[in-house]
Amino acid sequence: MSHRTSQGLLAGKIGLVFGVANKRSIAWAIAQAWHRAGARLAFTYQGHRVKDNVEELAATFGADTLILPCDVTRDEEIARVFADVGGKFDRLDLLLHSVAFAPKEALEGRFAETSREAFRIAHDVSAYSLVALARAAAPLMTAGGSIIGMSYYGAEKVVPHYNVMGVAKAALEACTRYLAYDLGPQGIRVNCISAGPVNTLAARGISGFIEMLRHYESKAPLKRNVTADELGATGVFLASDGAAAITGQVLYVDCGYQIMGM
Ligand code: 0WE
Repeated sequence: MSHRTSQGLLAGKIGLVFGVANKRSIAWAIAQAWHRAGARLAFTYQGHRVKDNVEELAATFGADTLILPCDVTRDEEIARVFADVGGKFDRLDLLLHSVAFAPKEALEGRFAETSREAFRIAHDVSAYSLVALARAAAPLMTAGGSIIGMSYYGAEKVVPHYNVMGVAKAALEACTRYLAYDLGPQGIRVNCISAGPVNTLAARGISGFIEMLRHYESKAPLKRNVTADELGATGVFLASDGAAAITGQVLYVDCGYQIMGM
C-alpha cells in the first residue's frame, strides 16, 4: 500500500466524483482533498469539451485513474459507469455529485417565464440525477458510504436570476433527506454542502457574479468568501467517520452568510 493510502482520514476509501469540468471546479477541490486524505478515486465527465481537462487533472493521481464519460440524464450511461467502477474496485465508499445545469435563458429574466422544458432539464440534470446515482451506488457501498451533493442558498431564499436552479436545488435538498431515510439502514449517509459563491466555470458569464462575491464579503460574518480548499476540507469531513452520525443535512459552508437576516 502506498504512503498516501495507508494513512489519512479516508485511508483506503474508494470514491467516485461527478462534476469536474476544470481545475476551478468545486468537484476538483473536493477530489484533491479526498485524495490527500488517502482515498482512491474515479471520475466521470460530461461532454467532449471537458474530456481533456479531466484526463489531465485526474492523471496527477496516477495513470491508471478510471475516467468515464457520463451524461447523468442517461440511465444506460449511469449503469455503465457503476459496472466499470464495480469491475475495477468491487466496492464504493464515497460519491460526490457536483452537477447542475439550467438552460442559460432560464437564469436570466423572470422566474415566471421559465418554460416547461427548461424546468424539466434543470430538475433532471441537477436533482433527479442524485437519485439515479445514489440508487446505482448503493449496491456497491457494501461497507456503508457517504454521498455528497452541492447546493446553494437560492434553494431556500430568492436569489434574483437563480430562478429555476433555486427550485431544482430545493428538490435536490429534499431528495437528500428522502435518500438519507431510504439508505440509512445500509449505513449510507447522504448530505449536501451549501456553498457560498465560488468563481467556477458554472459561475462565469452570470452577470453580476463579481458584485455577488463583494456582497457576500461585506455581509457574511467572516467578511470574506469561501475558498475551494475549504469546500474540500468539508468534503473530507462529511466523507469521514467524524460525520458518522450526520445524514440528510444541508451544511452551509458560506462564511456564515446564511444566518443573516439583514
Ligand atoms: O448553481 C449554480 C450555477 C449552476 C449553473 C450555471 C449555469 C451557467 C451556464 C446551472 N446552469 C447553468 N447554465 C448555463 O448555461 N451556482 C450556485 C452559481 C450561481 O449561478 C447563479 C447564481 C449563482 C450563485 C445564477 C444566477 C444568480 C446567482
